[in-house]
Amino acid sequence: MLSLYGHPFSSYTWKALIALYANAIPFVFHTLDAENPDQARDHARVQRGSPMGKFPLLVDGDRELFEATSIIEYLALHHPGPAPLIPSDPDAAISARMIDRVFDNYVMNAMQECVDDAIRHGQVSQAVQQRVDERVTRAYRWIDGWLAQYPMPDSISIIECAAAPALFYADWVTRIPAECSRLRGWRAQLLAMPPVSRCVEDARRFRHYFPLGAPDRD
Ligand SMILES: N[C@@H](CCC(=O)N[C@@H](CS)C(=O)NCC(=O)O)C(=O)O
Repeated sequence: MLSLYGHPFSSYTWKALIALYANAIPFVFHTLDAENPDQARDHARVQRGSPMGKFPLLVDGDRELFEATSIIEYLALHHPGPAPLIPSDPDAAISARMIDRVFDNYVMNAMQECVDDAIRHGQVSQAVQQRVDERVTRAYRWIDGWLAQYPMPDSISIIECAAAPALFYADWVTRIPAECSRLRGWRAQLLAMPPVSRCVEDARRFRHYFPLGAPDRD
C-alpha cells in the first residue's frame, strides 16, 4: 500500500493527491497536522525522506519519492490507471513537462514570496505584493495565450495536477485579470473536476491557515 505524507491544505500535496484520486490509486494519507496522533513520527519520516524536509513524500515499499512532479512521474509509470498522467508520445510528454515547470516556477513559487512575507512579518509589504503581482500576472498572460491552443480536456494529466493548485492559491494572492478570460474559465473548470474539488473540500476547514487571509469564495 502506498503512503503519502503531506497536508490537505498544501498546494504541492494537492499535486500528488489529484494524480492519486484521478487514477483511484489506494493509499494511506499521513497528514502532517496536530489532528494526527502520529504526527511526530510522520514528521520525522518526511525530514529523513526529503532533502529539505518538504512534503509531499510518497513511500512505496522501499521506494521514497519527493518532489510532487517526480511523484506524478512515478505514479504514471508504476501505478497507471484511466487518467494517463504523462502523454505516451515522447514529444508531447516534453511539452507537458515544460508546462508543469511553468506552474511550479512562475506561478506557485512566485506567489510563495507573498506567503513567506506574511508569515515572517504578519503582513505583506507593498513592495513584495507589487513584485509578485507583476511576475504572476506576466505568467497569467502567457498561460492565457498558451490556452488558445490547449484543448482544456476534462481528464487529468500532469498539466492539470500542476495547474489546479497553483491557480487556486495564486488567484487568492494576485487575482487573474479579467482580460485573461480563458485562464479564468479554465481555473473554474479545473476546480470542478472531481479529483480537484475533493482536494478543495478536504482543505476547506484549514483555510484559516492561509497567512494572507483566505477570501470568501471558491
Ligand atoms: N519543490 C517541492 C516543494 C514542496 C513544498 O514546498 N512543500 C511545502 C508545502 S506546500 C512544505 O513542505 N512546506 C513545509 C516546509 O517547508 O517545512 C515539490 O514540488 O514537492
